[in-house]
Amino acid sequence: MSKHDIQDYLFDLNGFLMLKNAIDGNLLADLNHAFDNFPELEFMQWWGEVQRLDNHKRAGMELQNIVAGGKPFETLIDHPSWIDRIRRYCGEYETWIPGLFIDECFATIRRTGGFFAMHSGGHERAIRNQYGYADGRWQCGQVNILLALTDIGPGDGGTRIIPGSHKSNFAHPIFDTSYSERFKGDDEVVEGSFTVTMKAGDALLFSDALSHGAAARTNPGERRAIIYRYGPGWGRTRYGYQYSRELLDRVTPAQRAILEPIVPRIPGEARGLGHD
Ligand SMILES: O=C(O)CCC(=O)C(=O)O
Repeated sequence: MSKHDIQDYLFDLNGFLMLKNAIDGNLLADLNHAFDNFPELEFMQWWGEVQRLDNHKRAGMELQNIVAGGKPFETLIDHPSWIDRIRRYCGEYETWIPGLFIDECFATIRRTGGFFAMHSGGHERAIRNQYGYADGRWQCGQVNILLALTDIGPGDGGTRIIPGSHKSNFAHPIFDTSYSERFKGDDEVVEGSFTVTMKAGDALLFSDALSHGAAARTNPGERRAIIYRYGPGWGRTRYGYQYSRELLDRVTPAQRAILEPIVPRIPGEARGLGHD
């Protein structure tokens, strides 16, 4: 009998999974409440330990390091709806160095006119976000959770993916045109892709090696989502955010092990001396 379930099979085959109702109504309400109270920030402006750092003007407003944005965001660090799967897919599971870290985490708000040009794919062969499975174990470099806080239907600016592209040997022809050039348009037509529809509270789990982006938001209003990108515990965060001592002390030991999987060894400091 296989030790893999149907979700494992589909993740390997397609490079993504849909986790329906991944969070409950209370957490969904708390997260939306937090979004309601985000201040208006300029690009690069800090709000505590959170920084507005949009990937691209067209993609929408992105608040990076959102794990430091309050309790509901801390709850997502090791949420039971995904954390065991994430550990198995990219946490050096059943090796001598098991553990996870958060490569990047941000809140995103996409309003009318926003879209996200396609990027990534198995052909890139970057180790950081590679898809890997060998000898009965996953060895992915980066696996993402995209959590919908609003319903995402047609015209809402949903995530666009090419199923199976995490294993692609060839670059999709859309990549013949540069990333920044494609952002100049209002949207793009990507043969072989589809746009994911989600209900608020659903989570899309996907290998970052999957070619992905997002369709244009043509409807009024806004799409709200949170993205947590996980990788093996020896990695470093994409943008170099450092967590404050207050945050590290506040979260649970299991959550801290994800935020700080390798405790710094600093001469004269007690931390990092043992195998705790
Ligand atoms: O906003 C989305 O749906 C996709 C985001 C994305 O492509 C990314 O963050 O790499």
